[in-house]
Amino acid sequence: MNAYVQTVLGDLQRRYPHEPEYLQAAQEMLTSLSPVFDQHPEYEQAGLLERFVEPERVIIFRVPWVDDSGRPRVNRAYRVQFSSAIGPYKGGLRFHPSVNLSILKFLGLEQTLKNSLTGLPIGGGKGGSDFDPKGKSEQEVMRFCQSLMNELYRHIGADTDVPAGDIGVGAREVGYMYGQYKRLTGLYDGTYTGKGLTFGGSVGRTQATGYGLLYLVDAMLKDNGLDIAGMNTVISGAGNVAIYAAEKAAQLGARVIAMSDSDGYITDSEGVDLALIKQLKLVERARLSAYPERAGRGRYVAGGRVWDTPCELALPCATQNELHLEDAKTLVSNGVKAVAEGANMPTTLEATHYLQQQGVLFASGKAANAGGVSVSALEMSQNAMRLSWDFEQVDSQLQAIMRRIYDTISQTASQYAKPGDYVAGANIAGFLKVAQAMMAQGVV
Ligand code: NDP
Ligand code: 2IT
Repeated sequence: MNAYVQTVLGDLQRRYPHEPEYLQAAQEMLTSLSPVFDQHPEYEQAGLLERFVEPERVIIFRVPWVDDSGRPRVNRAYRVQFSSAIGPYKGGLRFHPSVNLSILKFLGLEQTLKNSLTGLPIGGGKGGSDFDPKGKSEQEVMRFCQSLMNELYRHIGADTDVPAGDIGVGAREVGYMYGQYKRLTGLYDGTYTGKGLTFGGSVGRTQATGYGLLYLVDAMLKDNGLDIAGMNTVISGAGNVAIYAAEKAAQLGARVIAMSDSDGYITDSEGVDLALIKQLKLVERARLSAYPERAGRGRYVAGGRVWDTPCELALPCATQNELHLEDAKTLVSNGVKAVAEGANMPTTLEATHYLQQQGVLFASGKAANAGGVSVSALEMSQNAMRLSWDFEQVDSQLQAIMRRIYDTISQTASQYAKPGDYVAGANIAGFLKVAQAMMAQGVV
């Protein structure tokens, strides 16, 4: 490894031993970047990497709210404004009990490189709260969102920082937050993306991450002489990303034979009934365990590993570190051809290395799941122009963006690392653009 890169990584490891997810994301990125720093000694002289790995700003605040029984509750919320080198901070908010600074810094770092890869002018940010929307009433979710916004509004704006959804934050939560933002500021601008279609949202944003994932997978498979049609496909998660990944996979001729939620997974050798999964997860907010009885077919496995299901294509679309070395070994022994990350950092470092060593095509999340934030950027454009595009206009741009991202990471891998190393290709291509902007802007 390049000595400068090693020094910066060592410093991070000493400074943040209590932030394992952040260190993992930094290590994955930094180990790829050696060839860049070998070729650009001026980056070291400019202290570029030390600056890049520290978020520009982190905001932490309490969120007091009152539950339905009248009891005051307190959650912690954060906004990590990671990098504004190439555009306003942009990235989602996550509501999940596991949310902490380490997770949001890892997500902010990933987002910065991902947003750079989209080719659109958006910087990187991420935020969220340890609030758990599960089991809360509509009123409780609304009160929480309004209270969070009572602090967050002063830190965000259409040209400064534009939040969106992530785990536990969908159209409902974005609507409540945007409503309160509007009330506090008096502005009707593009400060949130993922908004409802009646108040400035973009058509196609709901589907964008999942659809975009499959556009990239399709390009990667074709470039390697493979065809998605007929591939048995396993998808983890049953949320926004997983559901629309499953929908596009089926449209492209793949057979989605397993999906999961945080309690267990379902298998269905005929191909999952996606209308039923949407009904269960998006409408009823129910559990996948209800699937076999409601579908009259398939099987539910409580707990367990969805990766035990033999498949050619595996798409982790739930959360970080959900695909471990043992899972990777199972997938390889069952003949998996490609793994692409719909979630952020779902695959551990060991599992990623193993899959790559075994010749499995592997697309990392920064490239593969960039479709969501890309259409968010298109939503920002539409809001700025006071226009609404139709689905075809958005989807054709999404397809072009994902195709371009694949070409970029593939070419960058060949130029700086080795052909087919899409992990290095994504890290290097994403980083170079941010680095060039930082160099041009001086020490800020
Ligand atoms: P959702 O909240 O809509 O869905 C998350 C799904 O993953 C749920 O089915 C959930 O199960 C399941 N899950 C299983 N284990 C966990 C766990 N430990 N923590 C959280 N969820 C778990 O989120 P999204 O689909 O929006 O996000 C999924 C992943 O994709 C995340 O990594 C996110 O960062 C990433 N992503 C999202 C984008 C977007 O546009 N939404 C864009 C790019 C990346 P259960 O139903 O039981 O809660
Ligand atoms: O991880 C991600 O890219 C997202 N959660 C979407 C971010 C966005 O601003 O649309």
